[in-house]
Amino acid sequence: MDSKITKGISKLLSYILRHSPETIKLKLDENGWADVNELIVKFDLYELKLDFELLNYIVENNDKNRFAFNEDKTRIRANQGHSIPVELNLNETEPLEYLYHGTVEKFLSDIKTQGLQKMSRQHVHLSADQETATKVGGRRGKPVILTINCGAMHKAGYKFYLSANNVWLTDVVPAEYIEF
Ligand code: HQG
Repeated sequence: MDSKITKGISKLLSYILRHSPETIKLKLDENGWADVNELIVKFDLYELKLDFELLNYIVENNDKNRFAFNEDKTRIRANQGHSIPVELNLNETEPLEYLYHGTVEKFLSDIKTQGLQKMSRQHVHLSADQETATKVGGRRGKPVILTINCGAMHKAGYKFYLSANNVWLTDVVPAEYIEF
């Protein structure tokens, strides 16, 4: 498979399944699932070449495991990262004592006063290791890694969820739990 093509389609799929299914007039159900046949037909209507084999390859080989099929592969959704409201029915999971958040310098003063907020997404995203957080922060410039005291948050009653592709999610991280 041509990696340029699979990467391009994967980016477009992320955008459609997380943020804007209406771009190709696709309907997602309340759990974020799209019908695979409908997705392929809609791609075709916009002259985007996609068939099941290519979609299957993208789901199985995506570097961050961003997408999942249902059991019989008739439906597909993004595992996390949505800005549109979808109910992923994630299981609440006890977090590691410390998780990490990669960001950039220019957001720090706001984060110090407001804590970490979901911004445009459905959750605050946290990483299990500093290396991953460095990549996340690096998307926006020179990465700054914040250490989150999740053990203390959990004790205080904050809930954490682990997505199917191992991204830690929570609703908010108050500044008192962040080591800057
Ligand atoms: C920052 C990628 C000001 C926050 C990654 C971040 C991730 C604040 C930005 C996933 C703030 C939001 C998500 C506050 C947070 N004031 N700025 N109070 N609170 N911020 O993209 O975590 O490759 O929504 O630090 O790997 O960067 O797309 O979140 O810089 O898992 O699959 O506001 O996206 O995954 O940005 O990234 P985002 P994120 P994919």
